[in-house]
Amino acid sequence: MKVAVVGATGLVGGEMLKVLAERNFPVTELLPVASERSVGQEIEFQGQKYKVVSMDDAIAARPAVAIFSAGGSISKEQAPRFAEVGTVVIDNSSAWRMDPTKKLVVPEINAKEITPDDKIIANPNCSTIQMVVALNKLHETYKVQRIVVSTYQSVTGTGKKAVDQLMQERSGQEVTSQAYPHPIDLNVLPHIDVFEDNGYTKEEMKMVKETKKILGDDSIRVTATTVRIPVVGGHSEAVNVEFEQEFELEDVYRILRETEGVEVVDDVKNNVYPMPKDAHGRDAVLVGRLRRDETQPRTLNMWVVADNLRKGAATNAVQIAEKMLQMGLLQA
Ligand code: 11C
Repeated sequence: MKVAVVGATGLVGGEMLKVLAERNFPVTELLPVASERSVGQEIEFQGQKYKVVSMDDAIAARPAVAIFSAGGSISKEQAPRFAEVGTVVIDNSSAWRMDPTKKLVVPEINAKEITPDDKIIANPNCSTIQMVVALNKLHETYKVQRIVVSTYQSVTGTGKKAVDQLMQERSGQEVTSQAYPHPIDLNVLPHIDVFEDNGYTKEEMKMVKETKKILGDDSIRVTATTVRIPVVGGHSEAVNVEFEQEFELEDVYRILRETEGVEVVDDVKNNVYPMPKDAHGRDAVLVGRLRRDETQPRTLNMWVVADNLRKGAATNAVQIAEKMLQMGLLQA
C-alpha cells in the first residue's frame, strides 16, 4: 500500500514513521512529504531510504492513505486535494475535528462510525485522547455527567523548538530557540495554545468540545485548565469525574483493567502510580491514584498519563488506518 506521511520531518511525523514500521503496517511505498526546503532530503524507513517529495508529487502518486501532521492551515488546504484523488486522509491537526461532516476517531471508542464516504478522518488532540480512552468504559457503565480536568503537558506537544528551548535552558546554553513567552525549565505555564474570548485557551476548549463529540454525548459538561510543564515523556492529567450512577471503587478498577488501551498502575503503598517517564515510548494510557472524591457523591478522582506523541498522536492515527484496512475502507 502506498502511504504518504505529510509533515514527515516533524516530531509527530517521525513518530508516525516509527509506529508504521513497528506495527508492520503494509507499506509498499512511502511518500514522505515536508516543506519545499526539505524536498530531496532522505528519510530512512524500514531499512530503505526515501526522498522527501513535494505535496503535488505525493498527490499525483495517489496514495491509499495520507497521514497528516503538518498543522491546521496545510491540512485545510491540502487534505481535500488528496481526498479528491481517492486518498483517505487521517489528519492530526485541529482543522477538521469539529466539522460536523467529519468523524473524530479514537479507534477503541468509535471507529465503527467510519463509512466508505469518509475520506478525511480527524485524529483528536493528545490531551483529549488519553482522557477519553480512560473514561469511555466508565461512561458506558455509569454515564459521565461532569469532568473537571487539569493537565500537566509535555513540551513535545509544542514540537522540536520547545524541546530545544527546554534543553538549552537546562544546560545553561544560550537560548536561541524560544517556543514560549517565558522560560519553561524550572517553571510552569498555565497557557497552551492561544487564549480565546472566554478566557480559556484553545487547548482547554478542545478538551471540552472533542470529549463530547468522541463520546457522542453533548450533555457531558467539561471544564479544563491546561498547563505546560518542563517534561518530555508525556502528558499527565488530574481528572475529577462525576457520574450519574453510583459506583464501587473495586468495579471501577475491574472496568479499567478490562478497558482496551488502558493499563492500571496503582499501588500507592509501594509508591506506584503513573508517571510520564514510564509512559514515554509506550502506547498504553496509564491510570492510577483512583479514589473517591469525598466531597460529593458519585465522583471519582484519577490520574491519567500517556505519551502524547504516541497514543496522543501517531499511534492513534496508525490505529485508525489499521481499523479502516480491516473494515475494507483502504484500497491498496
Ligand atoms: C500540546 N496538545 O500539547 C497540544 C499539541 O491540536 O493537535 C497538539 C495540538 C493539536 O501542545
